[in-house]
Amino acid sequence: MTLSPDAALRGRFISFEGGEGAGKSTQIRMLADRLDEAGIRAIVTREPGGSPGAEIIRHVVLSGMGKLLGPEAETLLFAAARDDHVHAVIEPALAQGVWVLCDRFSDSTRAYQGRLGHVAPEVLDAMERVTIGGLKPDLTVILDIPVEIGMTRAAVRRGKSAPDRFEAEGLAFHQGLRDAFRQIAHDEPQRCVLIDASIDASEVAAQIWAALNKRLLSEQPYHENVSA
Ligand code: T5A
Repeated sequence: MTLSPDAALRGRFISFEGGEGAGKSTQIRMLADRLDEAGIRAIVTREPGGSPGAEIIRHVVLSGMGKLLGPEAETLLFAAARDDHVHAVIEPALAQGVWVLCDRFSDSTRAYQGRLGHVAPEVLDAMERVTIGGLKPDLTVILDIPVEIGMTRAAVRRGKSAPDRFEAEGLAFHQGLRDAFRQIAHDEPQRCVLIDASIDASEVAAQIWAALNKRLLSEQPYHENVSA
């Protein structure tokens, strides 16, 4: 693929999606280390959150306070957090040639608030136009895991802490989420890669690295520094 000079200088934007306990944070850390070894500058960030303003909203939504406002108002809170995060962190990094590894992005809104919360697609479209405009991840890694395994992992990691707003939902909710993310991967194969996250973390990392090599690192100017 031949990129224009501006596109070649811009960082790459990679989002990680999937259900609770799928291993997104684990895989993002592993990928960040690998990119660092390859000489590629990358930042790790997350949603909701990732910027000071968005982290305040994160506290509101994950505490469950946003739920009291109803699905559309709760979705507006995620959108407000995303707007701040995109403008304060993601866009400036990409413009400086820094890669952005983001733990959840707009597909989470489509799955959680859209598919499960029944917020209408046209409402989500309107919010996306305001918050992200034309920004789309260059690659979205969707980690797919049976619900029981993901929930068990999340519970072990949480220890004695109470489940958050979404972890507290029942099995049917989480099965619906899994279906929603699988559907997104099916509908947008150019952008998304669906990876079995139930296997060993190093195996998952190897598959992510292979997908990234195939889809992003064959582009100039990054391939010269990188070996698979
Ligand atoms: N949300 C978010 C919305 O509703 N709308 C939106 O628009 C957005 C952006 C965020 C919540 O907000 C919702 C979705 C979420 O419910 P969060 O606290 O950021 O919540 O948590 P999650 O994104 O859901 O992520 P989790 O914290 O549940 O899990 P991860 O990051 O997927 O998993 P990770 O890496 O922490 O691993 C979990 C445990 O499993 C182990 C790890 O060591 C850890 O203990 N593990 C493995 N064990 C065995 N094999 C493997 N391959 C393993 N990989 C990891």
